[in-house]
Amino acid sequence: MSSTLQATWLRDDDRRPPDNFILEVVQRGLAARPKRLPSWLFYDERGSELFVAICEQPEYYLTRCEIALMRAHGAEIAAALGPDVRLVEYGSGHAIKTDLLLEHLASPVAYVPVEISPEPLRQSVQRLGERFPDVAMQPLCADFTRALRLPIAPRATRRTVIYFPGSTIGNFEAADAAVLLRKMRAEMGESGGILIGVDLKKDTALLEAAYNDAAGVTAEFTLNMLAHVNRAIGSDFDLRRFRHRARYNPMAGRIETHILSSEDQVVRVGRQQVRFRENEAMQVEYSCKYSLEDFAALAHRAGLAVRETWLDPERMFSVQYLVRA
Ligand code: AVJ
Repeated sequence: MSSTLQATWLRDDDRRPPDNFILEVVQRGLAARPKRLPSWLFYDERGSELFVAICEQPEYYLTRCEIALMRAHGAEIAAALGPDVRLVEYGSGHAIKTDLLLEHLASPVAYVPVEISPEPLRQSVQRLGERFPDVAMQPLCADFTRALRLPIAPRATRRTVIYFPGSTIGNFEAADAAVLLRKMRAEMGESGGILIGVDLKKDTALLEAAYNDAAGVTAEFTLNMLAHVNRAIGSDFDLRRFRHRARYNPMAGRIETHILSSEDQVVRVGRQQVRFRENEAMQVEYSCKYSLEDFAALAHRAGLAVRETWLDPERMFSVQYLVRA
């Protein structure tokens, strides 16, 4: 990845990024102009829980639409992937959609969830292992943007399919998204595929509502990044002095989430004192939205072709099956 803010620890037995690594990432991000922090910092245990709560908000259509789509087309999707698949899920979190795929797959060989946050990883493997006792569970606690050492499959595999639901690809700017897709292309091998959830461009009001739910769960999720950083490195961000802002940038085709400083203030981060001006905006997340044509062009840049596309009835969200071009 070209981003300087990516995680760089990668040993499979690491349970989490070392705190001194987080300190470095945070200090580097706060030294940038404008300030920015990488969105993977959202996902400590609390952040993962809050993300599950976001998915239950009425405004956050992404999860609802993707689940509806998987329910309607799960059998067809599984048929497209074929039998004896090794399923590798990037950023699996609580793996709430994985059941809808595994229940239709013909004799899947193994499930390899790749997740940065150890607790959701443990829970999902426990749950799926009970529900699908014939599928080998091979969890990897790692950052999926790094080169992965996939565990040896327990038996012959027809193809490796990388499952990347939830429009997490939207968190990467186009250039980084192409690099990530290329990495996936290499990892899946010659006969492999990528099953990817991609959120689609739509009316601005609907998009902005999804990232500004009335119950304030997204705002809490955003600010939890500061709480996570405080816990990890002992900084003293005061969450009451910051607020969440998410806006659609129609030119760039993305939701841009910022943490705004409500006042002029100084925050201690390690040995540094970092000043925030009143209303200064720190960038924490992009959620890129695509048209079907946009995404096909991105796939093409990564040496991939869209083999099949499935949409929910309202055409809000897509699940696409990519293979080598
Ligand atoms: C998990 C990255 C797809 O961008 O929609 C939800 C994360 N951020 N609400 C998204 C998120 C704010 C989500 N992704």
